[in-house]
Amino acid sequence: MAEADASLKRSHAAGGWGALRSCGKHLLASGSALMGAKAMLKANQPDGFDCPGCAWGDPEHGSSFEFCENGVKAVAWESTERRATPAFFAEHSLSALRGWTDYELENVGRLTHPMRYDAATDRYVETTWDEAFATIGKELRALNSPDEAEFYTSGRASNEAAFLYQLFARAYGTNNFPDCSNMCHEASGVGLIQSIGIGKGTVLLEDFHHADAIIVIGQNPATNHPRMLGDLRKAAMRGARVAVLNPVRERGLERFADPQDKIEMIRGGSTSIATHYFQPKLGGDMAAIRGVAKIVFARDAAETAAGRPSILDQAFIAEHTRGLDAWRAEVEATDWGRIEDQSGLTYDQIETLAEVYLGAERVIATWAMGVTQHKHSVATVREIANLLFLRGHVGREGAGLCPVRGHSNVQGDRTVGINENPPAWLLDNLDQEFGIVSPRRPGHNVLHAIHAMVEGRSRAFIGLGGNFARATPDTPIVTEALRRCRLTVQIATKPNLGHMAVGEVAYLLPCLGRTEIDRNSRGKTQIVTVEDSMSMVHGSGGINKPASKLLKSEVAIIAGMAAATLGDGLGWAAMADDHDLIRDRLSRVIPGFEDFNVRVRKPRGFWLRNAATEREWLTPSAKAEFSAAPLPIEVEHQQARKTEGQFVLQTFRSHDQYNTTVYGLDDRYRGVYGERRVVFMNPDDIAAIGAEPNGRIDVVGSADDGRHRVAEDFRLIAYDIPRGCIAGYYPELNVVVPFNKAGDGSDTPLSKSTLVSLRPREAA
Ligand SMILES: Nc1nc2c(c(=O)[nH]1)N[C@H]1C(S)=C(S)[C@@H](COP(=O)(O)OP(=O)(O)OC[C@H]3O[C@@H](n4cnc5c(=O)[nH]c(N)nc54)[C@H](O)[C@@H]3O)O[C@H]1N2
Ligand SMILES: Nc1nc2c(c(=O)[nH]1)N[C@H]1C(S)=C(S)[C@@H](COP(=O)(O)OP(=O)(O)OC[C@H]3O[C@@H](n4cnc5c(=O)[nH]c(N)nc54)[C@H](O)[C@@H]3O)O[C@H]1N2
Ligand SMILES: [Mo]
Repeated sequence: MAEADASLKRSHAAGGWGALRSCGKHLLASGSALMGAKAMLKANQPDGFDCPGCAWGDPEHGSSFEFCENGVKAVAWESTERRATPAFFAEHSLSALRGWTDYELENVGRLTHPMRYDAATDRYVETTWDEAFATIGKELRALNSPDEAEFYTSGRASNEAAFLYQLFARAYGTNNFPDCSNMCHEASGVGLIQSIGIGKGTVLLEDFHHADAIIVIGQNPATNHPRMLGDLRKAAMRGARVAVLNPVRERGLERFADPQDKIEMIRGGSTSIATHYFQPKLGGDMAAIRGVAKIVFARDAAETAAGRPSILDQAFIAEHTRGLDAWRAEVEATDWGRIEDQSGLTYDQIETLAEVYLGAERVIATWAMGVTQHKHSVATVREIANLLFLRGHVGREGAGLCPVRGHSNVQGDRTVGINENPPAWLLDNLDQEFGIVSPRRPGHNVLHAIHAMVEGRSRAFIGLGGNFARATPDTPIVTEALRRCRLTVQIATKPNLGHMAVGEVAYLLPCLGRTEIDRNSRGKTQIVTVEDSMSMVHGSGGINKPASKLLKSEVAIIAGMAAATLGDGLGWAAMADDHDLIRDRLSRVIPGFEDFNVRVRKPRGFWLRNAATEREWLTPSAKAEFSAAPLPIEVEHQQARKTEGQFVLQTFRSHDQYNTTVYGLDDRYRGVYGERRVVFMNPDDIAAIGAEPNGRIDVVGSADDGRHRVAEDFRLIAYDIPRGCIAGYYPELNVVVPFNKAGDGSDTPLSKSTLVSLRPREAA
């Protein structure tokens, strides 16, 4: 590509042999090379399980084994031979285990028995499922109000489990559904509903084969969505432009050797992915997109003034949208000084991005956490949608909006009713199907739940997977809030630090993982379903022998708790024993799931109709809505500049982690080995604070609410990242992310724009 940035050619490729070597290492380290390798062959296959890694779509011809290094890690992690048995818990008190790291705790292995907390010995002790369910039911019934209970969901839960879970909570009487997606793509959901009438993306995997330009914003697919990289690589190879916006120079976005491409592997070649790489400052994307729009409007004005046709898709705008004039006025009123300062990009760079946009017939915009974990994320998502509307890039082949989801079923969980603010139709349908009266009061999201627990308004916490204490901000505050609860219940596959923050009455309940065979009382294997980022719903059935005979499926655990709390009037036991019954009922409650049991058994499942992809807009006006938000007056890097020594910190993932699960201590693509307590910083900033590269510092968070926030002893790494912006890993740095600041309209913690200062540590 002639205009490709020459500096992209320097570095070594991502993927390739390094990825293969790393897979072998992780399969061996998991203590289950064989089971893991056998299982990998069934990942994302029609007759196998859905990969518990990410939510990227599966190819049409699912027969070719889709290789993904981080999928291997996720599978190996689950199919380990190590076990966290009652004997292990007898040996270690919870106080002692609280001193372990996430990495050490998960390495103990798979949970094997239902465990109850015994305060006298400060230990988890073995119990029976019947005892656990009976006590949980009794405790839930004893609360003053159902709204004192929090029902947390992590996005690995299947559609069937999530549907039963929301039914349980609503039949019990609350809409308190804090959900990992509140910390993740909430802003995408909120923004897209306002813009296009549905909180999901509009592209299918096939669209990536037709796009001429793909704009990748705030995302690190080499680590977090490796299979997406394969699709980007193919696009780049056929000449599509791939423009990246990312403050950090991410190696995996520059060059990639596809481990599935034998010739590339043998020749040691690689394909460049990004044809253009822009490094905005943290939180600068809205300004950058606005700059692009400003150039597009200016070009259009020049064209039409010269009597030539408009470069906008006037037919699409007239027929399908509302509000262009207000946005155009807002864009024209935003001056270049502000755009350049806030975005951290120059006019020339933004003009180059505008050329990419204008040079393409079909444009896809993808994004993830670099867009959604800021204060003005909803406005940024809507600005991206605005830009695509201008030339009609939504609802046609090869073009569209693509928020790339995180957890493998986080999108499906929302589809089937995990929503603290449920639409009326959902509750009406549930009430009709099950003869219950669902509560109409909105419930708690993650931040509301934390505040309610801190203030003692919520007294029970149930966690369907995940690691609430570690994934949320202000770790010590949330840990303490969990410990103040009367009841905590954690449903999990492996122990983690969050499980050591227990209420007065506490259970740790072991469940089957997605790779394991789930047989019902008649020996019939059960499947579950998930929905990927492209709204494809497909089946998933495990193939491995369960880690312990005592494990129950998530579905069975939810049904057990529900029956013990509410009695079996809704048929919990029958639904737990036969997932087809759940799907039948779900198909009558959630639109788009008609004939669910038939369609889910087709090889690639089925596509959940998404009206926006067909240019039907489920907004109140029945049009796609341009937003006209002003740019924020100041984003965090602009604020930080006013106080000497202040920086804006983003907390992201290393290559060897899955959220709070740490598989290993390397971050190969960023050149970090054997450690996680590091801060990436511009060399000039390192000098400016009087430190040296590799020097050690403490990260000090904001104390404007009187709280002391500090993450101690990190190593500074000189890195290609804009001045004023720094980066480090979550969950270690969550201690400096404040729980009382959040995105406007999304309530998402500001995990990518936390104000901090750095305190050099005295040399020992
Ligand atoms: N292997 C693996 N796979 C995963 C996960 C995992 O932890 N490990 N997590 C899963 C989950 S739940 C999710 S949500 C996704 C997360 O997928 P990502 O969003 O890719 O995750 P992060 O590591 O948070 O990376 C954010 C990226 O955005 C950039 N960024 C940060 N701030 C900004 C900004 O202001 N502007 C721009 N333009 N860029 C910015 C960062 O430099 C980084 O490259 O991945 C999913 N898949
Ligand atoms: N600072 C900062 N904080 C963040 C983020 C960030 O970028 N920066 N990202 C946010 C995002 S995007 C997300 S999605 C959240 C993630 O928040 P969560 O979803 O709560 O966290 P995970 O680390 O994915 O959960 C890991 C645990 O899930 C359990 N588990 C694994 N598989 C299964 C299973 O099949 N069933 C059950 N029941 N349990 C299972 C294991 O016990 C494991 O310890 O974190 C958020 N927090
Ligand atoms: Mo996520």
